[in-house]
Amino acid sequence: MRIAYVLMLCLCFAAAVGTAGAATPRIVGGQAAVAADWGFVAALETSYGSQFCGGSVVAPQWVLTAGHCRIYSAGAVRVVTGATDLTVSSGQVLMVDRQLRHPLYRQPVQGAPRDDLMLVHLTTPSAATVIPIATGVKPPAAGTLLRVAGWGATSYSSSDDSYGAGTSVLQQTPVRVSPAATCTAAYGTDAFETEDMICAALPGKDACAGDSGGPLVSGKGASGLLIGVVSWGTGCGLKAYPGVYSLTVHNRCWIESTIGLPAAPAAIAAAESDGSLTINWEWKKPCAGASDPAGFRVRVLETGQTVELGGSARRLNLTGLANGAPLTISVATTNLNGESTPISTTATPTPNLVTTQEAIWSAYQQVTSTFVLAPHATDVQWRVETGTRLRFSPQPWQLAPANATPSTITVITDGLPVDNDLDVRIATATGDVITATERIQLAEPTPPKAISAVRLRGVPSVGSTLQCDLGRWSGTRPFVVSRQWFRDGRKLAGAIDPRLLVQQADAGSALTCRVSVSGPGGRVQQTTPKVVVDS
Ligand code: 4AZ
Repeated sequence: MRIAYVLMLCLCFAAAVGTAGAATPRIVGGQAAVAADWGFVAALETSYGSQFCGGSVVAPQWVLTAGHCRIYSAGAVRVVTGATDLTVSSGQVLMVDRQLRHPLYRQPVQGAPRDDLMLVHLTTPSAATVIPIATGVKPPAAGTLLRVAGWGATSYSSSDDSYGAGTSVLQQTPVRVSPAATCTAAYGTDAFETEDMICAALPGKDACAGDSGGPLVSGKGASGLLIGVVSWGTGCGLKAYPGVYSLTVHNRCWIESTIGLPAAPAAIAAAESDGSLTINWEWKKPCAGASDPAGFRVRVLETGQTVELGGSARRLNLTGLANGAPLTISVATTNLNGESTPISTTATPTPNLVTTQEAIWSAYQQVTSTFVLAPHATDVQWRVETGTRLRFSPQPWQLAPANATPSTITVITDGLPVDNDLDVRIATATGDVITATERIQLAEPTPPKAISAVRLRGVPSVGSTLQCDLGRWSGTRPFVVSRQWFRDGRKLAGAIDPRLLVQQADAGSALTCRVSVSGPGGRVQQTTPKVVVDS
């Protein structure tokens, strides 16, 4: 099979020179287009003014053409709209900034491109008529009369497979949709894909090289519906080879999502934290072939803050927000055409007043907890949570000392939680909103235990001083230590100092010292070995 797929890179607008063989003048068998019927038609030209493809204005800033018309970079292409005669400086010459080929554009058979579509974005809107695209419907039935227009070759010679020159004046011709079987018979099932292609012909009338990307239209006069774009074929106007067009009907999703506003985000959620909100959202393709979004626009309605994100973003952390007031966050999808309707959620940044804390045993049945407050923490109140397993009674709310903010506050309990868990709630006074519940795990306190024995030091004689040596103790600190002196096993009233001056009354008696060590783990007493005073 011989498939002509020639792009006329430089068509000269000289009069068509008759060629040998099956040469036929015009689009191939066409006639000068009626300008009013083709108000949406567009010519794709190089920067030097050489027309190389056709197209249709489908939105003020979008031209639909063929995928295989992506030959030059966007900056090297210009689009002429509102003109049928390219030699006359009527209409508009517009710049191109994007050429978005159909994501499934491919050529499994050379010269027979599939999903041969491309949307070209104009830097400025065209004033031309916009043609509605036939989408989401069945392709026109075999036998339907359609029309095609272009500035491509007006002749083709089968004897040497050569294309004639293009024309500066837009040519139009009717063509009749061929049965799919005729197209597959001509080109084979490998090349002709009945799903997204259509073929059409009338004797001696056809699209030709340079017409690629141009419109295949249903309806009469100015009321047309874009059915397809000129794609490929073997030669032009050959009886056995109808021209092939790529259909728009199966590409509704890609076309609409590319030239229209993007789909809105699907779901939104906000996680509240200290002076910040973490926004998460989802975005689903409205259909399989939909274009990816250019990005997302997140707005904080109350502050007017706007954040632009790339199309892969699904999450944003907003920081530096005021705590306590609900904020409305909206997320909209953006693309070249604008932004979707937003979805929104309300969330309140919540101060996390306590950032670190420590708890130590300050004494037997007493715990000191230190809370480091966030710099913005004001009017801090605290109280110790009194669960059923706590021994101590409920405490009222207490205002933290003014100088506690914004550094630390210290909480001293008047009892111990039985299970050694100490719950402390920190709340702001304003509105009495509980903002933090800190649970402190204290290790089980171990009782004091003497590592070395308590003993008396010094000479046991009247007039000298004895010392009650504590020895060394292990166990959960802090320890509170007290001493009591004894004479012959009886308490010496008021004798609780570390030292004892041996009196005349002590002569011949046995002196001892009892040491009490109290810690969070309990109280332990130990008495020194006795010392007998010289008589
Ligand atoms: C082309 O080369 C081309 N006769 C376009 C359409 C047809 C043939 C060639 C159909 O762009």
